[in-house]
Order: sequence, then structure tokens, then C-alpha cells
Amino acid sequence: MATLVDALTALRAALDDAAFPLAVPSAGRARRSAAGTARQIEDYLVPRLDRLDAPLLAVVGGSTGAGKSTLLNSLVGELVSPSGVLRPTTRVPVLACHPDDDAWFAQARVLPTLLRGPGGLAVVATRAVGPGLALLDTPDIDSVVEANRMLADEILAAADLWLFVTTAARYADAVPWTVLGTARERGTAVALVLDRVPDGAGEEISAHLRGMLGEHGFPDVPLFVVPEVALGGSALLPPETVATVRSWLDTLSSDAAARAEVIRTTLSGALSRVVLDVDILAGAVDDQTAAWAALEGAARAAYGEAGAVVQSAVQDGAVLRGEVLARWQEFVGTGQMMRSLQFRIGRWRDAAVAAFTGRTPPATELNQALNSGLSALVRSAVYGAAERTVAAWQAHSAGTALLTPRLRRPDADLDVTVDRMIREWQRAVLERVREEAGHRRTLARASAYAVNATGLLVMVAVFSATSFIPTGAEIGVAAGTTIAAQKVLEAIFGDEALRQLTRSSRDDLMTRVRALLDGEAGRYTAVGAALGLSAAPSQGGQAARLRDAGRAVARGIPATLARGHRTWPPTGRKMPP
Ligand SMILES: Nc1nc2c(ncn2[C@@H]2O[C@H](COP(=O)(O)OP(=O)(O)OP(=O)(O)O)[C@@H](O)[C@H]2O)c(=O)[nH]1
Ligand SMILES: [Mg+2]
Repeated sequence: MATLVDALTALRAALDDAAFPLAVPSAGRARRSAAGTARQIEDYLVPRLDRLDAPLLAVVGGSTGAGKSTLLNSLVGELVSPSGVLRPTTRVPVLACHPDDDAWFAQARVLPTLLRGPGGLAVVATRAVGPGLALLDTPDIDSVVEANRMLADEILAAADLWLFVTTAARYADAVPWTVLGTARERGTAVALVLDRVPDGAGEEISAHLRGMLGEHGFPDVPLFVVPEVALGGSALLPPETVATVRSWLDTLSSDAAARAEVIRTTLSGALSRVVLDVDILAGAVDDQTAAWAALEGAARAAYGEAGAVVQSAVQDGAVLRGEVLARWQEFVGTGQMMRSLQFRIGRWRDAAVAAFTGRTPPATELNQALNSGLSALVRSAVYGAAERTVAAWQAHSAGTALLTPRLRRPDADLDVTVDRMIREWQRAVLERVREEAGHRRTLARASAYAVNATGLLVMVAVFSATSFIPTGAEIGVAAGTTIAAQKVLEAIFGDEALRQLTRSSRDDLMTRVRALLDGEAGRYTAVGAALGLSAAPSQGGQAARLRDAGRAVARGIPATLARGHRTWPPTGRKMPP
């Protein structure tokens, strides 16, 4: 059993780590199931497998007012658990067992997560219960009090046997059948007490109930009928009315083999249920992975597309329109700069100084225009990508929930980030020009002005893939001066070097733009990491870990417990009464 307990402990840890944060259809059920399975491992399977010799724990469960406490008191013959007229009455679980057994329950070996002492589990030792068996009265299963409901559920999950109490008035209600369905799913052994049956109606009602039990998959479940009687001052049922229940329990107490059979049934049912649930849970983790892959993929695609948009706008000269073009014309067409450059290449300083005198320095204005043209291009690409990502996430059930107000729009610092990116790129272009100039005699003593002016020419060249000439309607206006500028650059650097300079500056720009876009996409893709999600099923990932842990449990189940899904009592064997 040690390996099985180890495997269950490992599975328990894997269940604790499994998360279902995305609102996909399987998530809600998976969360509950993971919690329930983990609890059953901790509250029942591990303690029970550790101590197969611990007394059989029969839990008295059912709706409020069904008479559970009254039944327990009557079986024990004294008031161990208060019964009452106010609903619900029982708030703390009361356990009755033989004095020889109470050590099992006084410590936390059985029902380890249940508190002992005041407000917690009350253990009553009494010779009215035979050794090897314990009866536990629980709060109502369908309580309006949530704490009651959860406690009842927890205790039922820890039961070897459910002694399910319903009444003649309420046996056809939905709740008992839901609870019995849970018992059947878990493979828990069940016996039924039909309580408060009016005089003479016993046979008719129990026949009807038997039929219902058959339909719900409990053909041979032991069924005890307890008649409605006037309770005396003791608030106990007369002993003869509970005699059949009592003698059946006494038989269980005296028959170790019968007890072991009940325990094996519930253990085996719970184990196969766990193995099955883990498989379903691993599937639910796969659903999470697939959903996240779709969401993350949408974000990556949107920002990838934004990169392509910027790239083609840079290449087809789209930046060199409007304001930029006007500034460009001023820059190359005024202050006789071009003429100076064309005819006196060696005298850069003069030319550059000429370009920067005058009231509005055209170089600065061109620089600003280029800057804002490029900035507008990049920002609009980012806005487009954010819009497409938000639309894709909104169209996905799991995505909507992830869209915080912050994620519904581009980063608040986008303008600053874009401006910084452009400035850094421009600095790098100037650095390249300076480096290249260092190799050229014509520019050997290039002044800062000359480097700046040349840098601007290179930047403009970056935005016109094939030549300097802007495309479209503006071509006529610009053509003369741009060709002139290109000539100047070619004269300064040489054909090949100019091409290199332009190409590497353009590549550098696109690298920076892509890095910026990656950063923006990261605002969305980081959501998954924060939730512990990955977009691809991975080795050692949650789903793989669950499946491995489930398989280890399945392998560890000994032959005595592995005979498939047992039913108890074994079909066909007649049980009392
Ligand atoms: N006359 C009569 N009253 C009964 C019988 N069984 C239970 N009662 C009364 O019904 C009420 C509810 O019984 P409880 O035993 O407290 O019911 P319970 O199932 O423990 O209820 P909760 O603790 O609230 O879940 C009490 O007032 C009991 O005295 C019975 O057979 N005959
Ligand atoms: Mg009660």
C-alpha cells in the first residue's frame, strides 16, 4: 500500500498545482472536481489505506429534519447528538463509537482535516456501538447554511459507508437523489433508512422507493423502514422501531470480513473514480492550454502584422509625404546647401553652417517632421494591433475575462516609448555616418553639423526603398531636389557604401520597431505566464504531470481493490431486512 499512498500523495500535489484560470466550458467543473478529488485523497484514501484496520466509519447523512440525530440517539440509546425543532439543528458532527475505538477518532488519524474539541468533531464513547464500527451524525447535506453543507460534503467524502436517511414525505425530492448520485459516482457503499413512515404505509412506500433505487443504479442497496411514532419524553424512538438497523450494524461490527468488504468496495470505487477524474482533469488542462494558445496566438499575429505594416510603409516611402516632404524640400532646396554640397564637397563645414543659419533651421524642422511622421506610423500600427488583439480576445469566452481596462488600450507610455525608440535609432544612424565618414577623406574632418546633415539625408534614404524619389502625386515637386541630394550622398560615400548605410539603418530601424512591438505584445502574452498557463502542452507540464500521477495511482492499486467498479452489496446477494 505504501507505493499507492505515495502515488496518491504525488497526485494530490499535482492537483494542488493544476489551475483552470481560463473561463472555458470545462473550467468550472474541473475546479470543483480537482478540489473534491484532492480532498478525498486527503480525507479518505490516504488515511484509510494507511490504516485498513481502523473502524468502519458509517456516516449518517440526509436532509435537515429527516431525523438523523434522532436515529443516532435512538440507536445508541441516549442523547449523544441534540435533535431539535429548529432547522437545521446539527452544526457539529458527533461520532459515536465503542470505548476501545475512540483513540482512532480522538486523534487526527481518521478524518484528519476535521477539528476536534469544542465546535469541532465530538467523539462519544459508548458500549451501545459494537467495536470496529463508528457512527457519525452530520449536519444536513442540503443546508441553507453553507458551512453545514460543506462540512457534510467533506464528511461524506470520508465515509466508508453512507447511512442515508430520508423520510416518507421527502424521499422523492431531488436532493437525496443528487447526493445518492454522488455516492454512486464515488463508489461509496450506501444503506438507506426510510424514516417517519406513517402506520400501514410501509410496504407501499418502500416498494415505490425500491423501484426508484433500481432506476438510479442501486438495485440491491439495503433499505430499512422506520415507522413514524410519537416520541416519548426521552425524544428517542422506541428500540423495536430501529431494531433492524441496529442488528444490521451489529452484524457489521461482529463480522470483520463483512466490514472489510464494505471498506474495499468504497476504497475501490473511490480509487477508480480518482483515476477517471484525473484523466478528465488532464483534458481540462489541455483545454486551458489550447484556449491560451488561441489567445496568445491572436496577440502575436496582431503585432506581427503591425510589424509588416510598418515595414512596408517604411519601404514604399509612405513616411515621406505631406509635412515630411515639405520639410525635405526646404532642407534640400534652401540656403544654397545643395549647391554647396554638389560643387564643394570638401567644404562641408561651410555648407552645413549655411544650412543651419536662417530663422527656422530647415534641418531641425525636417528632423522633427521625420520624427513625428515615423512616430505616427508606429503608434498607429500599435493601436491597430491592440484593437485586433482586444477584438480577438473579446470574441473568445476566456479572453473577455482577461481584458482589464489597462489591456483594452495600448500602454499609457506608448508615446514616450516610441519617441525614445526613434531617438535611439537616429543616434545610431549618426553614429554610423560618423564611422563611415572616418573612412572617407572627403569627410575626414566632418563637423557635427555635417554629420547631422548627412545623417538626415541617410534617414530620408531609409524611407525610400529604391531611390530618393517619393511616390505618388508629390513626385514632380520633389524629384529634382531629391535626385540632387542622392547625388551628393553618392559623391560623399560612394554608391556601395551609401546602399550599405541605408540598408543597415533601415534594418536597424525595423529591429527596433519589432522590439517595441514585442514589448507591446508582451502586455498580452504575459497574462498567460502570470496565470501559470503555457500555450503548448509540455513535458512536465500540468496535464502531463496529472496523467503521470494518475497512471502511477492506477498501477499502484492492488489486485484486491482493482476489480473494476464494485457494487455493494454484491449484486444478487440478499441483504437484510
Ligand atoms: N414524532 C416523531 N418525530 C420525529 C421522529 N424522528 C424525528 N423527529 C423529530 O423531527 C425533528 C427533527 O429531527 P432531528 O433528528 O433533529 O433531524 P436531523 O435530521 O438530525 O436534522 P438536522 O440536524 O437539522 O439535519 C425533531 O424535532 C425530532 O424530534 C419520529 O420518528 N417521530
Ligand atoms: Mg441533526
